[in-house]
Amino acid sequence: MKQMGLLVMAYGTPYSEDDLLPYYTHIRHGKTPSPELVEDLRKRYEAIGGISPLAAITQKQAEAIEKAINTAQHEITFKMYLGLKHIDPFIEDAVQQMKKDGIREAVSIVLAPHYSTYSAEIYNRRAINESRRIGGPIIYTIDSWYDEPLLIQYWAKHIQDILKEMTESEKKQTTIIFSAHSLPEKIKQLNDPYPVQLEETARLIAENIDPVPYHIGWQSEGNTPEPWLRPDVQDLTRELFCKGYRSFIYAPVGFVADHLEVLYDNDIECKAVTDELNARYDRPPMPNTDPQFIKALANAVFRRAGQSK
Ligand code: FEC
Repeated sequence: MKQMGLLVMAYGTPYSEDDLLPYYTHIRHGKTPSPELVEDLRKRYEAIGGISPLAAITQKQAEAIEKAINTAQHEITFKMYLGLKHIDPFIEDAVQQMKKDGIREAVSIVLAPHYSTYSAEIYNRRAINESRRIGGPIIYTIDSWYDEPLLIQYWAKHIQDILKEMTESEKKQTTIIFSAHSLPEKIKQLNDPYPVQLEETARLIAENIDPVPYHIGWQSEGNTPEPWLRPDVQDLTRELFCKGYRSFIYAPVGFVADHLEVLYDNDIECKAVTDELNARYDRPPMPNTDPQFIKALANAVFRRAGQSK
């Protein structure tokens, strides 16, 4: 049977408080953050329990994709390698390990559904550059998987579960806020497909649930002076409240796991706004290792492996 590498790439998170400074410095392209910024980040991690659950979830997701794809078909055996963007094992480490293990071809996937010059493009470029540098495996990258049918079904099911519990009059005052990580606004001039892909994910999910108005918002904006994609989900909540909505379903579909950007930015910050407005707050569970969601990723990988022939 043919053997291929499966390079699973993800953001990464500090494993302990000691990792906070190097991790944050890496995110800021080597620029050391001020003690105030570090303290602010430390407090946010503290508010979600001290450290992010993301490291363990990413590892489990990667193992689950490997298992799902090796169980579903018998043409190719995939060997999984985890490569992270901002902490070890870095993407480059994973590519080097594949080469050491004699892997000649690999499919890579990023654990973020939408393509952008700030996300998928960077992950993919780093993997390809390293592989070229060391004469390593050929890597078949996947740009995006925001419309994968089982991903859409995952979110539709969990949003519908929330809607099912509501009375008809409650539903009339409900809106869904689909969101992804904000990015500097200049991506619009670069014709970056990120905003359009998020709209498409939202549209596909909305087609599969009870009709409820929905809106697109951006969250977790970075700490830099440049303009970021707006509206921010908290501002949007206030705006929509003024228009008569009293119940908000937050669907952070740009992410796939429980981590700081969801557990803090949605469950603490957005919840503080809905509490203040005396409105209802709901947030469907994140995909994490849900078997249907994992199958969506395995399908995307297997399709890409087929195109490599
Ligand atoms: O540890 C955890 O639980 C959370 C990990 C985490 C994920 C994540 C996802 C994305 N980010 C994206 C873009 C940016 C840009 C900046 C930026 C800054 C941060 C900071 C932390 C952080 N991000 Fe992140 N992001 C996560 C964590 N991110 C911590 C620094 C403090 C802060 O601003 O909150 C701004 C960088 C700069 O200063 O120049 C841009 C995008 C995603 C979703 C796609 C992906 O997962 O790759 C895009 C998870």
